[in-house]
Amino acid sequence: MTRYSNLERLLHTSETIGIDRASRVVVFSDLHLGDGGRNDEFLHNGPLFETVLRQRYLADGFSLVLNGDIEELFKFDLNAIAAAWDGLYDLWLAFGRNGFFRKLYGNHDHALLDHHGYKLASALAESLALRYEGQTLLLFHGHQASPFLNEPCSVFSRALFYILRYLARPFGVRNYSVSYSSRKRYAIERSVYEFSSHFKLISIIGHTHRPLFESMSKLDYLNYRLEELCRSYAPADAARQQAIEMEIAEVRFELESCYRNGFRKSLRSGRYDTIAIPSIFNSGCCIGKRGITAIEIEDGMIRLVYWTRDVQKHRYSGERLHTAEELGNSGIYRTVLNEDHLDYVFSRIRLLA
Ligand SMILES: [Mn+2]
Repeated sequence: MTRYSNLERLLHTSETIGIDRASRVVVFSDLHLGDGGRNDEFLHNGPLFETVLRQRYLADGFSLVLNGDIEELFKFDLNAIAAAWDGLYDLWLAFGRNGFFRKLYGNHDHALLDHHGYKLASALAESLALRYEGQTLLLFHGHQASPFLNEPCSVFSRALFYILRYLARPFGVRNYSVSYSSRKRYAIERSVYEFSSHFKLISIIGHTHRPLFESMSKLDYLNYRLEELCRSYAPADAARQQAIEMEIAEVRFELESCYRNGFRKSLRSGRYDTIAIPSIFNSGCCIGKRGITAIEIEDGMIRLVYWTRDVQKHRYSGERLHTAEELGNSGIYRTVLNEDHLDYVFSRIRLLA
């Protein structure tokens, strides 16, 4: 038994799919689908999600990975969920034609394994390994790294299941995983980070609902960018220096608005080490108030993207570093929050880990 035994198990048991520079893959997690009623947390993003999936990813030849907590089985019955979102199930299955569709389970939809005749059973797995030029991207929900929820059938998680299913719903308790304490979130991220760095691979998780890119949260990214800009200032020419000054002002505005808006999830540092080895990525979630986040792999690049209708509000609330692009005439905008070449990410992992 090593300290990563549960995650190592995933590494050794995952199905492996080879991808290359021409491959396109999109990863979403944490939809928490309900019964379509007013306690369904996915409801307000449903039309946005469907449009993005159909018009961008299905139309542009992407394969699809849904990385856990897709159905909210702690609060709703699977039959009610399947009835409310059947159209979405069919849309997901259509991605098989583009390449592959896999649906990994998380802690909130682990019980899918007990349902016979589940429509998406053929796509269901615990984890998936993508092989890219001899390197591994390991996709799993992330609860496997929790010290408490390793055993899905433990007395603890059964008790939690009944408490949430029968008590939380009538009292209208919001999704408890969102209110996950930042200490627990950090513990999970850190153990996935250590595991991935040890095996020199990229892990893509969900579960904590906190987007991470190259092991960095938004706050870390902004601080890192600020450092980079300051470093490049002295040797730059006058025109470039002016541009750097402007960008520094934008980054500072963004940092300040992070704090001002009480963007709590971003505030905890994602640095788990003296240097940030870019080995953990998190696709965030699809139940955000203003939009959804996803991880895209395309043209040998990995990207963290954000989709929203709220582009005006978005622009004035601090996302000024990035430009939003409209998806056709849909009124839906895509913003690339961060991107890098996979080759570069993997060489940094090999050199630093
Ligand atoms: Mn989860």
